[in-house]
Amino acid sequence: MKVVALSGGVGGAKFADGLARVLPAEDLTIIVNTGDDFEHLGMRISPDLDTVVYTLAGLAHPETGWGRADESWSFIETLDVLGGPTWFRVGDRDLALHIERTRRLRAGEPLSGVTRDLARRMGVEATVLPMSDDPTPTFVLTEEGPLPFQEYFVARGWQPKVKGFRFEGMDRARPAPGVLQAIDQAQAVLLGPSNPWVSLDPILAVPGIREAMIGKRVVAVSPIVGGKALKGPAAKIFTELGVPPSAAAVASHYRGTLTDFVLDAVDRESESEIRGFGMKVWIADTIMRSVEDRTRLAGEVLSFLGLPVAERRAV
Ligand code: FO1
Repeated sequence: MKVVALSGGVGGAKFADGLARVLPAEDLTIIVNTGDDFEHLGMRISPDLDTVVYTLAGLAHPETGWGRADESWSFIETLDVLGGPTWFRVGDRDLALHIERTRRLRAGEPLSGVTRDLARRMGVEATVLPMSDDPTPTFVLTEEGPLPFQEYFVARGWQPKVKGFRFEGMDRARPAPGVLQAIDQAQAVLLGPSNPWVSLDPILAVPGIREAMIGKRVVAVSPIVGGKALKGPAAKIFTELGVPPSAAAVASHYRGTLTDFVLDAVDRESESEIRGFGMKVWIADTIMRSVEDRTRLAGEVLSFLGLPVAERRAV
């Protein structure tokens, strides 16, 4: 009973971790957004891949969700003294991952191969795949002009007003090896509570991925609860694009792709509107404050789909 999860950002990684705790490792493949990837300080950085791997490895920073828990900052403090750019905070242990990934990519290995090996070395058993081995950097089209994603998200704290997005090179990008096969063999494709615009749309835009999902059970967990995003700019972007942020707006955004939608209980009144989009609607407590919450939500979503839930691993 194979399951594929699409993930980007912290919310998607938490949901993927919940799935990894209620499914046998060989039954779970996580396809991760690489639109956030960029070259910085001479390193190839893949933040959403790292957030998934750190989260499933139990190494992620509990407050930020990105970077590592057991971190020190000698590198970035020294870089600051030397006058280098410190706006993107790279911890000392995190640095080793970026350096090693960059070394292997420069030696000609594909991102998917490097990711598979590094994830395994960090104790992650589920399959973690980038959506593509080809670069498709996300540019956020703002009233100041196009901004590379990390400049918008981190350097500018997602304040510039958004008018649209561009996924550079997407028309030439190919799904990473294993991506289409995993979707093809899956009983269900689960979209975690990630930002629709910058975390999930890039994955769905890779030529071949949306097509592979046709005829499949495709479920999304709403990243907007009570009109607000739990983390990051999703609700603000909806507003700037002229759409009042709501779970129904998210469901409408994915119309034609989803067969099911998971609403948080506070948005229960949107149930009939979303059913009108041609989706089955499920109600759950979708806010994941703890590892137990992740495990519970993942188990509930699998149960909604009539899929077996394995023994809950000791959390
Ligand atoms: N996000 C921030 O808001 N500030 C940072 O300094 C920062 C550093 C960072 C370092 C490594 C890494 O893997 C992620 C990091 N992130 C940081 C998160 C990153 O911007 C991600 O793209 C977001 O989590 C959105 O997916």
